[in-house]
Amino acid sequence: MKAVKTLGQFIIEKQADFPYAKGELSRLLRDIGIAAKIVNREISKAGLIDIIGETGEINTHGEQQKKMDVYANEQFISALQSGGECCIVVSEENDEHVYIDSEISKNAKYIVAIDPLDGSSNIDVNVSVGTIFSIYRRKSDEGKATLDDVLQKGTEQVAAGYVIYGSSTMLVYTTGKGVNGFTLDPSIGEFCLSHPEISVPNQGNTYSINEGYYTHLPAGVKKYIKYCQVEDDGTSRPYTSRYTGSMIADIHRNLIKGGIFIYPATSQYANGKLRLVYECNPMAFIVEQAGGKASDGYRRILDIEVTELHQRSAIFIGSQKMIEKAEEMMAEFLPENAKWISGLNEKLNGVGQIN
Ligand code: P6P
Repeated sequence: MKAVKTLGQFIIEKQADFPYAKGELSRLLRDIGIAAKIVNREISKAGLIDIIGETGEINTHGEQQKKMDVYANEQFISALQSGGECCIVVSEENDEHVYIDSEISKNAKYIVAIDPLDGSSNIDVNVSVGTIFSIYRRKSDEGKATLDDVLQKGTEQVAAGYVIYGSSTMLVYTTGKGVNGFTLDPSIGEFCLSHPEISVPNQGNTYSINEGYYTHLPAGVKKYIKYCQVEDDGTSRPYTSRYTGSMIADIHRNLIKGGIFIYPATSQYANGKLRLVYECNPMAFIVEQAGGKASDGYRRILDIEVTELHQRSAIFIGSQKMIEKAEEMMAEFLPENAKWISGLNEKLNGVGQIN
C-alpha cells in the first residue's frame, strides 16, 4: 500500500524547486487549497441549496454573474488576504485589481491572478467546473504594488495551477519543474498526490472546439476541423470530438490523454474569448511544463505582451504535434486570418503585413 503524500508534504519535499524564500509557495498554495476545499463543499451540494442561479449582476465582461462565481471569488480573495503572502489579487470577477492592504500582507511579494470559477454556467447541469490560478512575484521592490506589477508576460509566472471540481476534485500545479496532480480525499480533507509528473502525449485523437461557430471561424481552423474528420488509419483519424463548455475539463482530459483544445478568434470575439492573464497563461504554463504546446495559432501564449487585466486571446493548447498541425494550417491563411488578432502585424518578422 503506497504511503499517502499530501500537497503540503509534497511542497515541502520539493521546496528546492521554488527558488524563493522557504515556505512562501507552501503558504500560497495552502491558502488556495483551503479556499478550493470550501468552494468544493458548496459546489458538491449546489443543487441542494439556493446557491445555483444568477445574482442578477453583470460581471466585467457583460456576462451574467452566477452566485457560485461570487461565492468562489470571495473565498479565494479572503484566503489570500489572511494568508499574508499576496499583495494583489486579479480576478475575472473584479473590474480592477484588488490591493491587499493589511498588516499581515505589508511585505507580501506575490501577485495572484485567478478565475475563481471557470465554466460556472455548467454547475446547474452538473458538468465539471474549475478554478484557475497564476502566481507572479511583484516587479517593484517596495511600496504599494501597482498595476505595473501585475501586467507581466506569461513567461514570468513562478507558479500556476487549477482545481477541477469533477467526479473527483483535483488540484494540478507547476512551479516550472514539471506538473503534479493531487486528488482531494474528503475523508481526511487533504489533497493527496495522485498524478505525479503529468506528461501530455505528443499526439492525441481528441479535438475540442465549439463547432457550432463553424461559419464564424478563421479559414485555418475550418481546415483543421476537416482534417480531424477525415478517415485515415495511418493517423488514427477521424479524431473524436469532445467539447464540454468548460475549458478546464477539456484541457485536463487532453493533458492526461492527449488532444487539442481550440478557442480561436471568431467574428464575435476578434481576439478570442478566453482571458490571457488568468486563463490562457496559467493553462499554457502547465501544459508546456507537461511537454505540450500553447499558442494563439501563431505566437506562443506565454510570450504575448500583457497590456490589460482582462485582455483576451485565441488559444490552441494540448499535444505538441496536434498544435503544430493546426498552426501549419493557420499559417496557410495568415493574412486573411490574423487581422483578427490585434497587434499581430508588428509581431510578424517579414511574413507580410496584414491589411
Ligand atoms: P462557448 C466558460 O464560459 C468558458 O470560459 C470556458 O470554460 C469554455 O471553454 C468556453 O467559455 C465556452 O465558450 O462560446 O463555447 O460557450
